[in-house]
Amino acid sequence: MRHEHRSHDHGDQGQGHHCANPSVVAGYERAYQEAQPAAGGRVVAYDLEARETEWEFVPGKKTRAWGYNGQVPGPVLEARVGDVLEVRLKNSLPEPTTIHWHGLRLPAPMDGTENVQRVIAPGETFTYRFFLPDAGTFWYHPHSNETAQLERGLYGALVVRGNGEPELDAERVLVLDDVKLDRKGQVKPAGGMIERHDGRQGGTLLVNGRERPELAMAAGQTERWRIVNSSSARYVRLSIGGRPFRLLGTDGGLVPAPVTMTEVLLAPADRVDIAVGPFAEGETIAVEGLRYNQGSVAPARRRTYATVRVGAAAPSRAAIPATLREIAPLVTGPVVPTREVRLGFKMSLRGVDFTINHEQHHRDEPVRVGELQVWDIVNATKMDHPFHLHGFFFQVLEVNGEAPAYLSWEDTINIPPAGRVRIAWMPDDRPGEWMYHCHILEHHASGMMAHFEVVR
Ligand SMILES: [Cu+2]
Repeated sequence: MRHEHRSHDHGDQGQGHHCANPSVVAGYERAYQEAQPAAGGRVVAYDLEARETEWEFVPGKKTRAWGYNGQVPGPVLEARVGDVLEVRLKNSLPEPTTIHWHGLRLPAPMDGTENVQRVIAPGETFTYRFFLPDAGTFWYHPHSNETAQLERGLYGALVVRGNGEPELDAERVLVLDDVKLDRKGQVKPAGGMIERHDGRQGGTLLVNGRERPELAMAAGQTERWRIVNSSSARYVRLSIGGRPFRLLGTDGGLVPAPVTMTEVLLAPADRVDIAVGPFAEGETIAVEGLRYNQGSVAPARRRTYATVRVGAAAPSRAAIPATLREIAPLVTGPVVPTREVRLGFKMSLRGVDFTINHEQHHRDEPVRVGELQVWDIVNATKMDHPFHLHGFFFQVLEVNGEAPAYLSWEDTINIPPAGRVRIAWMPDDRPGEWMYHCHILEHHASGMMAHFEVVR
């Protein structure tokens, strides 16, 4: 599926934009042309086809799923910092789609939302092309009819490697999800007041599209696990059999120094990179989601995602340095927030509608390139919401008044019930239409999202 770069071949792009706003087309054409690899970089090209596929989430049970290139999750896309990623997406679904490149700092016309491009109709092909400035574990998924399209299996991981990253013995990408299947193994249609309120939580937990896989690991080795929570609404309080592991990275790549922990919370859309091991031969270790209280939502029970079986010992060359990366703080002294973003809800005929600043699908004030943003995200509800900002990383300054234990770059952060999280971010020179929203997909769909413009 990976192919050599063909110069000046946009696929059906011209036709794909036939009816679109001329400024949208011009913005796309400019972004396409301007995406050039850095010295020594390459154009890494992939073909993806979104289509129906028969998939065994549960061994022996065939499900009519939707996947990229017939698999769930879609293929892991891999490139290096300084490369250009070019993805030609063919839509063979019976409905329109797009791809959002979650966490990537790309030009607005490549962000994949319905604000910056016309949706890709069934049968059409659209080519995304953008420069990769940052190393990290990212993911891709539709930004059209998300509650259905992601649930059926349209999502995948994107790994961008940088120079000077820690050398471990092996690397795995683990995409965690849940799916709601009926007795015949088919994906249940969306519905119900509880799902609208809580978000959709499926009873079948998945790792890379399979229920409860076994992972084989060599004794004595330490692996890098890149973990993505692609669930619609499920929080994962991740534990590796209660053993200590080291956090290496979060949404926006490496943290300044490894952090030893025994559990880490992944809100929907969150990612972590962790160093796991070494273990002893013969050990069996459960990769679990621990019990998690979500305020007014029923707590998540303790569940097993996968089992690690530790085999014969193998030599280790794993070396994790004490310093992983320099991150300069965006804010050093006291600051006054420039904006308050209020996550709330209101009662409606459908039960409950989720809002930003009292409005569904809020239009927020523009943001100027180069002006530091300090936002207070206030949760006016009694449940968690994962706040996601498109296209830009932020630093967390405070969670309920407390500074976080380590500095990091994030694109998704949990806002606890009745909590207040202060973030800082710097809009660099990528003007256009952007958005932020709750990444519980049902909340986003119901209106807990906002559009805003970045202007020069
Ligand atoms: Cu929410």
